[in-house]
Amino acid sequence: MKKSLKMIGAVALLLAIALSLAIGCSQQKPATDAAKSPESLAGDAVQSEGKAGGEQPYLTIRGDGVKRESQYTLEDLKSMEDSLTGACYSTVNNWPVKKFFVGRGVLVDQLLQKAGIKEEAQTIVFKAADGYKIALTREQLEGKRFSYPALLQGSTQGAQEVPAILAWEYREDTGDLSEAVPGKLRLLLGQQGLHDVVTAAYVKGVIAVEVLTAAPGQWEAVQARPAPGPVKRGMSIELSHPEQDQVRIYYTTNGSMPDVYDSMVYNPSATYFQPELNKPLPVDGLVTIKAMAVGFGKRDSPVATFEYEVR
Ligand SMILES: Nc1nc2c(c(=O)[nH]1)N[C@H]1C(S)=C(S)[C@@H](COP(=O)(O)O)O[C@H]1N2
Ligand SMILES: [Mo]
Repeated sequence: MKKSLKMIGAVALLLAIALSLAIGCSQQKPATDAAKSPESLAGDAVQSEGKAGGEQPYLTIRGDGVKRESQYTLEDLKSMEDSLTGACYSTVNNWPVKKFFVGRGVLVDQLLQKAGIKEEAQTIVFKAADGYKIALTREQLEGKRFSYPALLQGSTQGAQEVPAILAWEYREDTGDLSEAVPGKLRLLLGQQGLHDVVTAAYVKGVIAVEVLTAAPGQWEAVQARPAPGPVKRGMSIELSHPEQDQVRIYYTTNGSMPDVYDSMVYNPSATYFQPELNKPLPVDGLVTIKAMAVGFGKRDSPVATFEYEVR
């Protein structure tokens, strides 16, 4: 009798440990089960959810980049069982504040496939009820994106590839998927590198996804001051961009090509938040700066090269 009680206790303990391991940010598991969290917890909970006998269209996929316009109710989305997932996302905003989001929802890729996305489709725009929208090039949406569980430590250790989803349950400041609460559809996607500022793309209250064949533009080149050439000792180089708050400037000083995974970021903060973080680069001797601008909705800028020599 006493022995079997001990056994039950041990099994319960093991179960508790297994559960707690399964919900951390670094221990993602696909979740096709819709957790039933109390709706009252959500800040912006869905108002019209669960009406008997059908709901209003909730999400529309449209545009000249899809073969057919598709409309979904929330129930339609939730019933796409093979296309549902849950994940933990690391993200950085324009301040820059680093944090984690968990979310559960439908794979954007599956919605686009079901709408018959065309080969020529190049831009995907996520539109919210409040007029907010964000455009992503097809490469930005379909390229590999990651969740970095060691984001706060500035490390890529434990990085996991995560999909773009439209989530109907989510929560920020946690890595625990079981804490997600119902809310209006929200776009969640991973980062391309630790510096990738993706929180602005976490569109809240998505009502339409527009798929367009129009070519996305390309960001303009990064600029440098003073002009390349001989500079006085003690001078430092200021990089800038005509649309600086829409882009991150990635740069190298060793002659290698900048890229979003390994390069430094010149402007970690938007100019209207903490401009003092966007520091001019000291030059010491001979230096070659290579810089490019990266931002949502347009292709990466050409790489600009600036060579300086201290006189
Ligand atoms: N619909 C909508 N979504 C939005 C925004 C917005 O103004 N409207 N702001 C974006 C920006 S810039 C940020 S940093 C985050 C803020 O999310 P939070 O309010 O959950 O912190 O939402 C993003 N999604
Ligand atoms: Mo933001």
